[in-house]
Amino acid sequence: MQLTDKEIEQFDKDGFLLIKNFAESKRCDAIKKVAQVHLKYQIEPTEWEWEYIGGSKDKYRSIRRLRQVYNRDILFKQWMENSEIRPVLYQLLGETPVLTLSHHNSIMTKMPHTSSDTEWHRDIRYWHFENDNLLSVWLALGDEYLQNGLLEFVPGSHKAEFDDECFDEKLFFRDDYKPNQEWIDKKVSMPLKKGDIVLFHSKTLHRANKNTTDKAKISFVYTVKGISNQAIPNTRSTEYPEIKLDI
Ligand SMILES: O=C(O)CCC(=O)C(=O)O
Repeated sequence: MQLTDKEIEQFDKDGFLLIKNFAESKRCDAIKKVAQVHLKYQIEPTEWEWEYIGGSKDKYRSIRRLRQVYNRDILFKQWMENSEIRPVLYQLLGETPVLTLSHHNSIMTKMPHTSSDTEWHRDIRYWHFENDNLLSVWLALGDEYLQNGLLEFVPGSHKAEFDDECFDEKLFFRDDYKPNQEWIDKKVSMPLKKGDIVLFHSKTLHRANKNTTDKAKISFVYTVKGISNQAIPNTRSTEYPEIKLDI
């Protein structure tokens, strides 16, 4: 698959791009089924809701993320290495894409009633690379909408230079800080159907609600970087291998 010039321009301008109906329904169902087993048996490594928000273990008692999914199951690996998306990633990164297993390499969940809001942030906040030429590929394994924790984005925020005061101590973009409001007011969201993917830049501000419905929302997210963008040695970003995605 190749993006049109208009789609490339849109990603460059907004910092995200929706591609509808990219993954086959059968593939999504198969991935979800394996994910559900790993969630059921709480197979490590995991991130729990209570760990993420520092809240009550009782209230936030669900797994927020299955980490390191690349090596968990062949279906996960195949999705992250699928050849159809590689030319698209090449177009957006401007060079050969490389999976960085140290970062988003996850099944993300929003479980009914036990999940939390994810506040505005840039993914790159805890990543350590020479530059910001990284993007994430988000796959909806079922319907995603605001009530079950759909991603929301601030268009153009990947190009903004924000002062330190715009972020709190955990590097969330503060919604109680007046100068941030004009950015937050620009937020957009696009409801997703099973098989849709969203590509978003490592500096694009995004957030998600907790899931207030009765049904789990399960998604897949992984990150790629441009091949020349080196991770800084001895940081979290070099903890796991990188996988080159030849075109
Ligand atoms: O809560 C979500 O689903 C969004 C996850 C996210 O943006 C992140 O963990 O970086």
